[in-house]
Amino acid sequence: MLWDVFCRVIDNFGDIGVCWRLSADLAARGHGVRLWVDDASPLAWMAPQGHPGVEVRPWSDAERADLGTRPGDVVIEAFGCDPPDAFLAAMQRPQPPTWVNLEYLSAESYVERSHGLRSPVFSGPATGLNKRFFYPGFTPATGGLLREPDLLARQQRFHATQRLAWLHGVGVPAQPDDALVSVFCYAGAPLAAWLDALADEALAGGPHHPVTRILLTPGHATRLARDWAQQASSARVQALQLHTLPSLSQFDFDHLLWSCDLNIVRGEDSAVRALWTGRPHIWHIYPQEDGVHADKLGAFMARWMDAADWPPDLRRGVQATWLHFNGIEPGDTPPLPEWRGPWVAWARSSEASRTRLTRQTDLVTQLIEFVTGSG
Ligand code: TRH
Repeated sequence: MLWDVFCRVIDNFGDIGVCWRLSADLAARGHGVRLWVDDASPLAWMAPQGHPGVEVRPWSDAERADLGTRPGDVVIEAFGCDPPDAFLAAMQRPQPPTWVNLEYLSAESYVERSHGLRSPVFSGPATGLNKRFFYPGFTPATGGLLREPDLLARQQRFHATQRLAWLHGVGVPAQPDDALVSVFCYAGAPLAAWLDALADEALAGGPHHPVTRILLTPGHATRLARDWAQQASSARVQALQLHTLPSLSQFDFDHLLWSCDLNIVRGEDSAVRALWTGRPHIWHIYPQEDGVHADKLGAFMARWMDAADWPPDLRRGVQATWLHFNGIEPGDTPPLPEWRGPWVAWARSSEASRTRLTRQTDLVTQLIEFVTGSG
């Protein structure tokens, strides 16, 4: 099938990140994809090699009244981005393409109620057409999560043979026993307080404590950590090894997450990638002015930290960490549950939650079933 995916970059990298990942996954399964985007510049570092079967097209080409392009079999409108009128008009044909609005990810209960709903259009160039809402999510009544079929196998192979070489390649001279934390966060993260706490942990551990390396993504994480290094005591600064990373491709961003014991991630797409590592992580959720992100975070914590797999103390400890990191429960930095190594309780519970989620059919499989009516 031929898919037209529409993406407007509103803010940050999540819109294009999700749309690229979706497009590449569809193409890897043999579909043709045209990704219409109003700002393709992040793809230069996010997907420098492109992907066979994905054609990136400027949004403005789909706006032209003399549209020479016939819409394909499926039109995906990402996050209600309103495809151009000229394109909508061209969708008017005896058998119009299937039109899907791909929504933002949430673990809240409205998602199950809204997934699959139909919305007939009563005005404008799309009059008479129907669009259907597709909600990603964490339960069988939702559209699932993006997960390429070979993802977990690739992670295993990477761990067995490539991890240290990959780290050295990005300028991190890690040794097998080092403790690694990656950071990808927003401007408001209380990173300085957390770096203080990690440094104090390392200092308290004495000379035999494993080297703690903090791997900083470009932007807010790097800036906040540099500010911290300028004002923290020299003992604390020397207790941590800070490494600034370049912008990585999405492929290498997974390598980063797979390499670390603890990942601090943000937004929507990187948060899902952190789930698939089966490792401890902290989610810095996209802050919204009306504060609704607190409900979204609460719903996700309840779903991810299932009581069956998370001992009560660990659950309390990790939730306190997440709430503090998100500024929802300010105050002193709560004690960080043990995070180093794959055998600690936080890692084991994360792995159990991942296993539970992998039983759910992935988003692209569900989307194909959704549009072909075979689900
Ligand atoms: O950039 P974000 O903060 O995007 C956000 C969220 O999607 C949020 O839900 C949305 O409402 C808001 O934008 C408008 O975080 P996110 O979603 O994790 O997207 C980051 C993308 O960048 C993701 O695909 C991973 C990718 N990435 C790389 O490929 N390489 C890198 O080096 C880094 C740091 C990120």
